[in-house]
Amino acid sequence: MSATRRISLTQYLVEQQREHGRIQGELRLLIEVVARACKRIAIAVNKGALGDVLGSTDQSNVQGEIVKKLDLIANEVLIEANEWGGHLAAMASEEMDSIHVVPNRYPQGEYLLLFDPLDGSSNIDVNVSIGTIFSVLRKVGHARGVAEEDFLQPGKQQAAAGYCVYGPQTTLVLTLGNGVAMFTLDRETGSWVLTATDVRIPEETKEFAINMSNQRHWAPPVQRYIGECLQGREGPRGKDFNMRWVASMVADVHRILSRGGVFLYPWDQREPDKPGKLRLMYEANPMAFIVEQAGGQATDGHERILDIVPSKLHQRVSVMLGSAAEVRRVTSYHREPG
Ligand code: AHM
Ligand code: MG
Repeated sequence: MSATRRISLTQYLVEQQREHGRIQGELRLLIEVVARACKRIAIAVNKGALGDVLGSTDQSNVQGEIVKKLDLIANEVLIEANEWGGHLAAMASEEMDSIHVVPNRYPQGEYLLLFDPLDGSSNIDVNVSIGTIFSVLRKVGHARGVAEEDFLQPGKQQAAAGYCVYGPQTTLVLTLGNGVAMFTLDRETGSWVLTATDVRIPEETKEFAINMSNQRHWAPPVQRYIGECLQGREGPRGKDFNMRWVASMVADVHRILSRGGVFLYPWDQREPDKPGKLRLMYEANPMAFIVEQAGGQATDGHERILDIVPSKLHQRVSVMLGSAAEVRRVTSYHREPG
């Protein structure tokens, strides 16, 4: 992309609205506000120990995980930024037990926003890439008011989704349902600059991402899939595979969008009633939407993530996403008898 013609996020969104009639004004405002909040989170992340933002709070969240200071800061930044604009009816977050309805003193909009304010919490204190993941739904049902059940829509109904990765560069990745675009934060001007459009995940790959320390707990189809990758050139796949595991989903997905690969966080037998570690509404759905819009696939081993009808806000799910051929393969292993 030419250095002289820099397209900002605002211009990109205005053009989407004007030329393609793709988004409404409220959605445009919503995305701009989320992007602005991500800029504030990036500044806090960047300060690290200097801003006293490292370490844990004395709270745990609804999933029983210790809340880090930055989880809380990021959550507050997103809530504060989004509650007064008139574009939202309510928000839901990985870090809040129940939904946050826009207070009465502000107008209520037609959209619902869901987020994982700081994904990859275990990497905060060790200075490894982390991120913010968000998903946007239209409010359906209630003409007046909003309730938790309004959020329980399958991921295929998302109006937009995105994530921001706080890494060596701060990058915002966005889909409005017509492909995937990336914006890099220019810290000198403070603006998001369009740096990639029509992002495509390569069909084939030689790279997988999974937490190998859980290997002995996986179900047989996952054992088989990873086992075959590990056999390399001498095995049934006939090629050597490489492994990466950042332990921040944003960073692992970002790598897959950039150079292909497959990411798995599968069910395992330690807690058989828990479908997986990752959260459907805050992590799996937005990432699945982005990955599909980039030509990849995302399943829970059995069905397309975006088709799952949620039964509760903090629902967990098994996740397999990335290069289409690999996701098709590992999903087919789940479907084979025995
Ligand atoms: P978080 O939202 O509490 O940070 O947890 C989600 C993270 C993902 O980003 C990452 O893929 C996974 O959990 C890492 O899990 P593990 O600690 O098993 O490596
Ligand atoms: Mg997360």
